[in-house]
Amino acid sequence: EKSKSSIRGAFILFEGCDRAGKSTQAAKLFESLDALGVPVKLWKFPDRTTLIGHMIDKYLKSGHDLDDRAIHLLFSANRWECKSVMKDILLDGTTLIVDRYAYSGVAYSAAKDLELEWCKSPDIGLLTPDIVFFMDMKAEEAAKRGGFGEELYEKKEFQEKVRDVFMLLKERTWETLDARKSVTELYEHIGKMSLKIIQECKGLPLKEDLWK
Ligand code: ADP
Ligand code: 2DT
Ligand code: MG
Repeated sequence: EKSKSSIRGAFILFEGCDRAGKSTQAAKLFESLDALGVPVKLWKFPDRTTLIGHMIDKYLKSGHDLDDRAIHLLFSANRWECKSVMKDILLDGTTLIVDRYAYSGVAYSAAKDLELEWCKSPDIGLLTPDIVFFMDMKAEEAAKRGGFGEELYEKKEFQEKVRDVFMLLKERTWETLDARKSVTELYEHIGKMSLKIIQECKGLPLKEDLWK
């Protein structure tokens, strides 16, 4: 019988406000790990491809009148519905690069003045990232990157509040990066740190204790 390898992949997360460069760096990391022959997958939240994801997409595009708590729970449910697949991928030895996660969930909802602890509670017990690259910059500077688009949260004042909440959520696993740096300079650091984390995680058990 084929015995499953105990080597697991790393859960690498990118967080930050809109236009901080998360998707750019996540894609770059995916391409270079893939080119190195490292088993890797790219994931993003919200995952708009699921049924719950369709509802979230509609909300973000239309400013759809939905209760703040109700939409918060949908974002969380969107992570829960993906948990077992993400777990299988990681246990299979594949590294998972994730673009936004529960920290965004809390930051955007708490910025609407919902209580921080209430915002965290539905995500308690999700998979815990091994490293969080927090791409940090002021909303004012982020807005200069072509200006914000049409989606619900893309307003400067709101983004500043979101950034303040992110600051409260920093943990030991967070690497705060100055998102104003060039794509190449940022990537140099991210690439190196990621390879180190992938090595370190290999023998460790998967963590399913987010905010426990
Ligand atoms: P996010 O996913 O955080 O919203 P993106 O990666 O989509 O951000 O980047 C937002 C915009 O800024 C894009 O037009 C992208 O090309 C540009 N960009 C990304 N990283 C940098 C950077 N380090 N310096 C300057 N512009 C950047
Ligand atoms: P993108 O622009 O990255 O597709 O994000 N958001 C995201 C929340 O409010 N709660 C969440 O749990 C997550 C994952 C951030 C779309 C918007 O959705 C917000 C921006
Ligand atoms: Mg993005």
